Amino acid sequence: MKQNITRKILQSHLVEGQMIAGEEISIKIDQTLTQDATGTMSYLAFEALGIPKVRTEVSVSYIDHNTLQAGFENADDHIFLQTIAKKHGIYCSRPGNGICHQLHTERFAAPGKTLLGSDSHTPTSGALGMIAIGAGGMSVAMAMAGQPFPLVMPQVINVKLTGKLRPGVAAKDVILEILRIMTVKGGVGKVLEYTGPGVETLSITERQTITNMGAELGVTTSLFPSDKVAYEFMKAQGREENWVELLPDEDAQYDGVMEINLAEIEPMVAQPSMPDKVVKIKDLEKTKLHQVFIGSCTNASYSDLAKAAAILEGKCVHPDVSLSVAAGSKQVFEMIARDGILQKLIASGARVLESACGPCVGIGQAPPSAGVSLRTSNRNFRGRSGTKDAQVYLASPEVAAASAITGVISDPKDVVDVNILESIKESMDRIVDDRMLEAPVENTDDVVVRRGPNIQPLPLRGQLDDVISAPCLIKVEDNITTDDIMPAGAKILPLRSNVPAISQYVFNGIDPTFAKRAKESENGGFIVAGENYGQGSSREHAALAPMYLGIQVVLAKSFARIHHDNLINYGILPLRFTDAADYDRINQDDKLVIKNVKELVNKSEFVIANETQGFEIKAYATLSDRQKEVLLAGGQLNFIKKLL
Ligand code: MIC
Ligand code: SF4
Repeated sequence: MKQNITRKILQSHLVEGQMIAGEEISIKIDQTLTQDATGTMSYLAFEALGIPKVRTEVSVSYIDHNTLQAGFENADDHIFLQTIAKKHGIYCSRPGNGICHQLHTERFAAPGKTLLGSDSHTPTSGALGMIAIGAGGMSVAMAMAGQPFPLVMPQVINVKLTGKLRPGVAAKDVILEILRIMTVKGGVGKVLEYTGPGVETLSITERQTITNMGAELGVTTSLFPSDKVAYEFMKAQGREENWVELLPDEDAQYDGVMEINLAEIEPMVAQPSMPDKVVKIKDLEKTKLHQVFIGSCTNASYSDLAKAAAILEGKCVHPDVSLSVAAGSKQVFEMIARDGILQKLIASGARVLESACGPCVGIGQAPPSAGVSLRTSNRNFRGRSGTKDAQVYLASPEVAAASAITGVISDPKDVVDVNILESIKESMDRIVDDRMLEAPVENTDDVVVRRGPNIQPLPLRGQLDDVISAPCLIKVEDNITTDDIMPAGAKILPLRSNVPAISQYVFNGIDPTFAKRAKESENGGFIVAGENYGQGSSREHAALAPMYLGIQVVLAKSFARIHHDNLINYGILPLRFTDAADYDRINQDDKLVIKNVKELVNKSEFVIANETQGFEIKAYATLSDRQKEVLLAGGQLNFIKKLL
């Protein structure tokens, strides 16, 4: 069979299973990454396995999310992460060095390799032709221990690109157009593989924007071929020895095709509060703005900032607008300083932030009450910006810069002569300096792991009860995000290493009484949900904290991939309605009972009695044999300890 790139890489890393779409396979993981907000739990899990050094080719711990340090918590976490990395043979990227996905593509991503990261935007590195997958921190801990990573063999969709983007139109508009077509749940179980003559017209950082935001489609990953453009980028990073050409075979087979003519793409915008609520800017009513943010792992490359600066040059940010800008990495930050781009941004009135996640995840720059914000990041979920009633739109850096000047969401071509953007390319004159990246050391015997009071032990669940008899503690709608379940932001994110403390905020934006009610419920409880439950982030705290509060079952119409795995990792049963209409028949506080749980886990078919209303419904679970064992053992850590 003529092979596509995805199958080539999976084949060369296959440990178990058959590469038939829908079947569970497991693959060898070459590289791992974590970031600070998910990393602390991941390293606590790794530590519990008692393995002295990671068993990967490269493992990197990035510190990029919790950099605000409004109290001691984040600083404690940073010291813990630095010392535990040193102890176990892991690179540590210190705060200030930049955002994990941007950095990983710059310094470590390599064609043909596999990467597992405890962040949903890990697929960004697919821009260099690797299989890069987001997962929960527990799964990454297992990969660091040398365990193969289990996943459902995806369908591979060929996204054929033709033509060339017009000036003023960006890679962001391409992925927004795909989101418009496929929606936030359209990518579940799929890999998007970009091919066609349009590919060579896109720089690596443009490809990064596209692979990054594939996460919003729910795909397993996205990737580009490794071609001459990839070679030039890796050469500029001083890493050309890690480059290999990786192209699909001629007439390679795919499970589906989608064609996009880049020349036909127009400036787009995602409206509040979902990344798939996409429209063409020209179809949007005049929208007044209070805030613009140019940054995040999606759009903070050299060329992104250079184009924004070219639009802003000689102008001043609109009086009603606050513009903030953050470079994606120290490398990019230094380069824009060297080339005078930073000066243009400062002169226009931009508020320059450190190279970190920042406003993207509600750490600083919260919009005013009922404010309207336009951002180049990838998620506009309600409340994520830090202001509950803010309206957040997503668009390209070009649109963001043009809109910051006019004060309304604007097409760049209506604000400047967009031909000035044509000559701005991604710079290959890179400033490579790895001094903020601490390399592993040989002798780790004397390294002491330092744990401040913010580092609390990883709570675990015992084995599943054979009879679960508990109330429905909350009933939620379709597309509930992990931001809904376990909010982020400047106040809550610093508690990521302290599960008892963070668990008080579970479902805080939807029902602030939830945590208290759950904790007080004697036998724990059920969560009842609609389609695509747990979409968005990889944060395992969206499973771990509910587990800590006593949640035993999530009964939903369907689940997002990473969250489904996280629930199993922490011993929560993910059940699906056999008949989706039964969702309407359950109310909050109904008492639900499942008997013979252990036997039913093995069969994966369940009967749930609604004792309050006096009827029974059917449910099922999609579990591999390994996942059944994990659930019966009371979660992944218990399971793997037995195995090791
Ligand atoms: C996000 O963008 O939501 C995050 C914060 O990067 C998360 C990880 C986390 O919650 O720590 C993600 O995308 O996985
Ligand atoms: Fe950081 Fe935002 Fe990217 Fe998540 S999406 S890694 S919070 S910049």
